[in-house]
Amino acid sequence: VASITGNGPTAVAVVRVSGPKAFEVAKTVFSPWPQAVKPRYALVGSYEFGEQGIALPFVAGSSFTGQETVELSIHGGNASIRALLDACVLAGARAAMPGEFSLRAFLNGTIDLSQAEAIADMVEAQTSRQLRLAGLNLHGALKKRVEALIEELSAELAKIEATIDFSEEIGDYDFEAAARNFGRLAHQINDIEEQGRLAHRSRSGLRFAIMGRPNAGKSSLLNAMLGTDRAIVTPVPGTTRDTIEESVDWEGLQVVLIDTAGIRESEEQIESLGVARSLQQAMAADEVLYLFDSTIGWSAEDAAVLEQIGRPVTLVGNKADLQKPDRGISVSAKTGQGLELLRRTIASKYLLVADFPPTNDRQSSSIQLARTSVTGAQNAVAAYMPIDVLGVLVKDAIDHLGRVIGRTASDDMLSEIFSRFCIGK
Ligand SMILES: Nc1nc2c(ncn2[C@@H]2O[C@H](COP(=O)(O)OP(=O)(O)OP(=O)(O)O)[C@@H](O)[C@H]2O)c(=O)[nH]1
Ligand SMILES: [Mg+2]
Repeated sequence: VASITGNGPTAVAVVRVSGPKAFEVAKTVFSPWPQAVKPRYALVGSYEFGEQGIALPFVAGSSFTGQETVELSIHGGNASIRALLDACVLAGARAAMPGEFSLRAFLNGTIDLSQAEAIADMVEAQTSRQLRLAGLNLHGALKKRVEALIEELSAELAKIEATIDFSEEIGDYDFEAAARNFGRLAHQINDIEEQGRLAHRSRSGLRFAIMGRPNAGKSSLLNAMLGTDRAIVTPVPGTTRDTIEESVDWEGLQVVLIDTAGIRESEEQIESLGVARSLQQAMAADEVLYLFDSTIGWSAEDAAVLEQIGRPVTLVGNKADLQKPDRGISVSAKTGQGLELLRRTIASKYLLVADFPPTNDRQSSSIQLARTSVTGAQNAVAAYMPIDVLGVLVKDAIDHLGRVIGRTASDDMLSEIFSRFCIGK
């Protein structure tokens, strides 16, 4: 038993009782309780401690948890909710653990693991984009893609096993067709992981670090993108010392822009701390906008900094009002020219995946492992490796994909996932 509408006070609260004896518990705390329960028909009555409410019974197999369930509504004051929970416990129920209703729904097959995780995302969603992306997986978008892959891999596995068992009767395994198939599947798995990761990022908010050498115009660019004089701009190289973060909303994408200290070797302590911090920020960012001064041109120093960054980088040639850059996106932080194009270029790949099922870190890493196994299978086929080796790799891939939707999930993994849920979920 738990309140599924959180803590009070609210106008009305709903308390869910789920389990094989749910009706029995409800009958003790709520009256009148009918001789024969009509599932999904609301009952009006009162609680033994004196308040009125509505009871909504569900029979096993047609409730969220898959178990016999009663949802009891009551006035949403904390004392009322507490009184009802206590009454249910006295009548034989137990307080639900965090995420326990969702765990039971998963164990009874009402939802798969990706849907369960989407429920948690849905509750946490702050923006309409976050809600929509969580909704995709709640309706099984990721589940369907993963199931389709598992099905194809299982078909391959069946062929492999048939070859191992009765190779004489059904002829030799078609290595070439298999190689093509594994190649295609590896590609598909990769797409799901890559686009899913972008969609996930676009949901959680993106961090874009503006980097470059001193005086390239980084702070000017930040100000121009924000439309305010947020950061100090001067003609003196080394103006920005600490990093500056500001949040903007680009067509529903939550973007944090980070202005950093210009990268150069510096004798000065404050500046060199700033440089170290800039590099740190760059490593933690989703993307780096690397700015260079077009009037100076691209330099060996720029190339050296770029090499250290190791993040997706968009090259930007600034001060285009004075000199057209020979590479990158041409902008002028001073006149605003090119800024719209820059904004669209860096946001578009995230906006493009707006309808792709997002994959969280847990799902992504299982999908990546599946991809590695399938690529391994492709290579094994190409090298005419023994067919039982191939079978092991394909089984591994199926296992990893199964983890995404919870078909092959250990108890530890389940308790870790569901314990992050709130009570009543
Ligand atoms: N003409 C022109 N000048 C610019 C442009 N962008 C920046 N500047 C000038 O370039 C100088 C340096 O600009 P900042 O924005 O402070 O450069 P920064 O990259 O933040 O420099 P540090 O913080 O020292 O690393 C200032 O004098 C700006 O006015 C531009 O697009 N065109
Ligand atoms: Mg600056």
